[in-house]
Amino acid sequence: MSAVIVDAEVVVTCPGRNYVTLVVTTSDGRTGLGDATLNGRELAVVAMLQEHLVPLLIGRDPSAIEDTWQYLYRGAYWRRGPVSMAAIAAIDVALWDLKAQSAGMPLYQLLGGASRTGIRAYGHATGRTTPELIDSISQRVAEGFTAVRVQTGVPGLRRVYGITAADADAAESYEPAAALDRPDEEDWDTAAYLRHIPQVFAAVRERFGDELALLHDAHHRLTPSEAVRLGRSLEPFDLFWLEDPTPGENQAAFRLIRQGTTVPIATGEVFTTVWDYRTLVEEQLIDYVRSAVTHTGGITPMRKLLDYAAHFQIKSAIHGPSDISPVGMAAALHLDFAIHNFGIQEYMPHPAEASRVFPAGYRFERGHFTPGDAPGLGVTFDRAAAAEYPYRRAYLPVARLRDGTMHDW
Ligand code: GCO
Ligand code: MG
Repeated sequence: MSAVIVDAEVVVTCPGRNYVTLVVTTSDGRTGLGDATLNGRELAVVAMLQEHLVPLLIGRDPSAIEDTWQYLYRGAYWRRGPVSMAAIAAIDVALWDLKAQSAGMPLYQLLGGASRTGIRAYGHATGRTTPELIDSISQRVAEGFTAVRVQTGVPGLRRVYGITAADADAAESYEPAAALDRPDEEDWDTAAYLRHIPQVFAAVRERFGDELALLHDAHHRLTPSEAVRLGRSLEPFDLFWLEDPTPGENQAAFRLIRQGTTVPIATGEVFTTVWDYRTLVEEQLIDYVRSAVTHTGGITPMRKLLDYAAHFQIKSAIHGPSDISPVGMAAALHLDFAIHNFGIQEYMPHPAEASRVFPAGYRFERGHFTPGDAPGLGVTFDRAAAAEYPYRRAYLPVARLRDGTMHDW
């Protein structure tokens, strides 16, 4: 008789930040890993898995990945949403990990094999001031990155998305999900931001020359006309992309942005299914798909989404912040390595403690990753180390305008 799933355990650990990991065990003693981390809402996914989905897995054939995915997605009347899709993603990735381990192959081989020799990644640079920012970019360049996301403080604003507070130790330590009783409060003033940012990009281009790819994340804060103004003001500095210019809910806003500026557009880190992309893909309103494997239902639907986008000349840019665990990161890298329309991969290093908990076989060298050749995902989970870091409730910040009005974060 072929193996069946005998256990699926959900483990929450906080090695520097919270991660939710699914460990699926089969009757022949194999284990597969999945990442179910939803930043700031971790325990909702734990409950979805433990209470609703794990009981359905026991006794199932671990090799039937497509059927299991359809059973959990199509079989639930309440489809979509980040909690459901993160839970399904963890199961899907764990089953792919198991399948590739039994094949004795790294996962990318099952996805069609290598389409490139390395996976280009971009790192994050931040600075409250332009000199601090230039130092931060220099560090990324010294680490080998050929592409850098550039986020800057704005004069007159105390705390801005992506930038460490003035009282923090190091400009590199911006950590959005903080273990506080309430979300931290950041400031926002779109007019001040729009006035300031072109000068910053001018200084950065001047200092680093034409070759370095520069990216910028507007983090859903603008109206379409503000986004057009920003895009046009940054056109002379040849951005690799402008990310999340407007809130993700309204796909039609991207029509207005596309008509107004040639800056390449990336979006989708808060999307959870192909349906969130339909208008954007079919009308070619974006250039990069930002979904995380961890939040979009796993490898199975991500592969389909990226193949669909490929027909419209849209490339991948899989979400890779530090709130995706090394398990989710490995899943992204195997997919990046195999698909044809790879664009770039985000890379924000994990806390050092997380590398103890999740020893990973992928390698970063000269700005590029390779997923490694260990069978499966190539990541292991050190349960004893995980137990040393108990869960801590954490919240992403919120943003308020100068008069106290809540704004999009
Ligand atoms: C990015 C992001 C993240 C998110 C974070 C929220 O482009 O990497 O916007 O840093 O803010 O993942 O959980
Ligand atoms: Mg982003």
